Amino acid sequence: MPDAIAYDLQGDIAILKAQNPPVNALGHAVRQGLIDGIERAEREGARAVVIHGDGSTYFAGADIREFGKPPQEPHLPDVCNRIEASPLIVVSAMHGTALGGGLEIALSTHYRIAVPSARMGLPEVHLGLIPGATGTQRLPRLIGVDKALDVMTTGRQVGAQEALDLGLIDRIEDGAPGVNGLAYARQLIDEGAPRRAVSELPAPAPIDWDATYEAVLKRGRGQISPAMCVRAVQGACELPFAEGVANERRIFRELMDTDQRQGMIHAFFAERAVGKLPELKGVEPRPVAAIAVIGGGTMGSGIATSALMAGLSVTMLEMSPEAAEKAKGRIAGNLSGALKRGKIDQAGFERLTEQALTLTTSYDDLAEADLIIEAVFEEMSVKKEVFAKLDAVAKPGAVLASNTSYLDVDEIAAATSRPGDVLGLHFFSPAHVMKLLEIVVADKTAPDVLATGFALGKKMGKVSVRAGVCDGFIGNRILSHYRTAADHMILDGASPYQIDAALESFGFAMGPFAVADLAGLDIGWAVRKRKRAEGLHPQARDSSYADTLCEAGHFGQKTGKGYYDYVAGPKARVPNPEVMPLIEADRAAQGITPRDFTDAEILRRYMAAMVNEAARVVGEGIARRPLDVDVTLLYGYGFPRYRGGPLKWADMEGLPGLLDDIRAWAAEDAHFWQPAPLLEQLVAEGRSFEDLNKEAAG
Ligand code: T1G
Repeated sequence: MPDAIAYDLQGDIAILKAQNPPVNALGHAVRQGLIDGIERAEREGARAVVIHGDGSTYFAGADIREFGKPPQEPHLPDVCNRIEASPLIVVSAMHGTALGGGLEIALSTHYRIAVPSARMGLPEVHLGLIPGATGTQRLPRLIGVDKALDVMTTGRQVGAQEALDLGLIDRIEDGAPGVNGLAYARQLIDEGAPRRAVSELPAPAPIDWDATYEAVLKRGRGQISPAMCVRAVQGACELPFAEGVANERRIFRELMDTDQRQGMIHAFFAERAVGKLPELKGVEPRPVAAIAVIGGGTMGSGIATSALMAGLSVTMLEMSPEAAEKAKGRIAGNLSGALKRGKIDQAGFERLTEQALTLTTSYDDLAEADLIIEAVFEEMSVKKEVFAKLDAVAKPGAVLASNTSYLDVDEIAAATSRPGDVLGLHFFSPAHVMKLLEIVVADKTAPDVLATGFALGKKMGKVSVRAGVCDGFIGNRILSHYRTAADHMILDGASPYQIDAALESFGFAMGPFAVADLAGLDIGWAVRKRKRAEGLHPQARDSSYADTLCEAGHFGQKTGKGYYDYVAGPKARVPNPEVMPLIEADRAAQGITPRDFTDAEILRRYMAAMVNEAARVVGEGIARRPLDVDVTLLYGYGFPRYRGGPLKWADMEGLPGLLDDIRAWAAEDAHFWQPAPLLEQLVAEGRSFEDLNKEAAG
C-alpha cells in the first residue's frame, strides 16, 4: 500500500504528493502524512514544500465516510494550522477539484498555483455542514466577506480563472501540477519571497450579519447550514483567529449531529450507489453514437435537446415536415437557453441545430440509429404501432426505448420480434433540465440493453434509477398515492392552500397543488378518467371538485387559473376563489362534515402515505432498494435534499410510529391505509430501510 503522502526532496524543495485514490480524500493517513511530511522537510533543511495530488485531483475534501464516527487526530484544522505555521514556504499545486478540506489545506499554504481546468470550492453546505477546517476564517480574509459567503453558502465550484480574479490563487499554469509547483517554489526561493500566512491577514470588514443570516436562512428553505456559514464568518470578523476557528469548530460539530447532515450524506452516497446494480456487473453496454427520437412534442424535443448537448447525433422523426420544423423550433428554443447560460457558444448552437440534428418523416431514415426513443402520445395502441414499425426498420441490435410514463413496457415489447432490445426510458419534463431518468426493465429486456440505458443516462448527465414495470413505475406510482392522501384530507376538511403551505414549510419547493398547477391539471384529470374507466376499487374514495375545476377550463398556470390564480404571475400566485366552493359542494354531496387539520397532521398523513407506498414499491421489487426510491423522489419530485429522501426520513422519524399511525388510520379507511407488508416486516424485525440498503450493497 503506497504512502498516503509520498515524500521526495529535490534539492532544497520537498514534494508532498497525495496518493489516496480515487479523490485524495483527507482521511486519517493523509492528514498524518501531511504533518509528518512538513516536519521531515523542516528537519532536512528544505527551504520550500510543494503539496499536490497524484491521480485525478488535489484533495477533494475530508473523507465523508469518516463522518459520524469518532474523529481521529490529527484533526484537519490542526493540519491546516501546522502547514501554515511552517517556517518554510509552502506551495499548493492544484488540479481536478480542490473541494472542502482540500481547499482549506490550500488556503493554509502560502502560495497557490493551479492548472487551467482546476476547480475549487467549499461544498460543505451540500452535506449539511459548514467548512470545518478554518475555511470560514481564511477565505474571507483572502477574498472578502461577500465573495467568501457567496462561495460557501452556495457550495458552488469556482474555476481557475475566477479563482485567480478573486485572489484565491496566485497563478495558472498548464501541465503537471507537481512540476508547476516545483518551478514556482524555485522562483519564490530565488526571489526571496516571504511566507504569506492567510490567518495573519487583517480581519475582513463586517457586514450586516443578522440581515444576511435571515436572507440566507430564507433562501435555504429550511436548510440551516448555509445560514450558519454567516455566523462562522461573523466570528472571523469579530474574534481573534484562534477563537474564530474554535467558533467555527463548535458550529461544525453541532451541524455534524443534525438530521440534515445525515440526510444529505445519505443523498450523496445514494446518488452514487443507485447506478451500481448486480445485473450490470461486467455487462458491456451497446455502443451508442446516433440516436433517433420519434415525436417532437415537449418531451421528444427535450430528450433530443439533452442528447444533442451530450454530443450525440439525433434524427427527429415527426408525422409531417411542418411538425418536424416545429420540433426543431422547440429544440432550438431549448438550446438558446443553454446559449444564454454560456453552456454552448453560437458556433456550438449552430452545429447542434444544423448538423447534429436531422429531421425526417420517414421511418426508413431510422435504420442506422443505435438507439431509438419513442415519445409519442400516451396511448398503448399508438405505441404498439410505432414499435411494430421500428421492428421492421431498425438495424439488428438497435435499442428500442419508450418514454412512456406509466404504460406496460412488457406489452409494448411484445409488439416487436425483439423484446430483448426493448426497455423504458422515462424522462421527466423538461427532459433537457430534469436529471432523473427511470430506466424501466421489462421481463425480456437483455442485460446489455439495461446497461446501454444506464450508459446513455450517464452520457446525458442524468441520475438513472432502475425501475420495474407497474403503473407509474417508482415515482409516479408513489406520487399518485400521496396525492390521494392529500385529496382525502381536502374532502375531510383541509384546504389545498393549507396543505401546500405545510409541505412547503417541510422543505418542498412547491406543495402538491402548486405542482399540479405547474404540470397542468389536465394531466391529473386524464389519469383520474383512465383509472375510473379501468374501474376503481369499490372502497376507493373519489372526488369531483378537481374534475369540475378542469371542466371550467382551469388547467393551472397554462390557462392562468387552477388551484391558484396566476394573473399576477407564477410567483405571486393567489388562491383561486372558485376552488373552495367546489370543494364544499363536493363534501356536501358526499355527506362529509369537514373538520380541522393541523399542519402536523397534514404532514404526517402525507408522508406516511408516501412511505407506505414506497415500501410496497421496494417490497415488490419495482425499486431495487430503498435508496432507489430516495433518489427518485429527490431528483424528480422536489423532495427536500436535506431530509435525504422519504425512506431516509422514515428511518429517522422511526418506522414503528409511522406504522402505528397507518394502522390507526386504517380504522377509518382500511382500503387506503393498508400497511405495506415490507413496513410491517421491518418493524417486526426491528430493522430499517437503511439496513436493506446495506444488505443490497453486500
Ligand atoms: N470522501 C469520501 N469519498 C468520496 C469523497 C469524499 N470527500 N468524494 C468522492 N468520494 C468517492 C465517491 O463516493 C465515489 O466512490 C468516488 O469517490 C468517486 O466519486 C472539513 C468537512 C470529487 C467532484 O463534498 O464532489 O471537506 O462510488 O463518483 O464524478 O471542511 O466526488 O467509487 O465507491 O463523485 O469524478 C467536501 C464530494 C467534503 C466533495 C468527483 N468535499 N465529492 O466527482 O466521482 S466535507 C466534497 C465530489 C469537508 C471540511 C469538510 C465528487 C468529485 P465510489 P464520484 P466524480
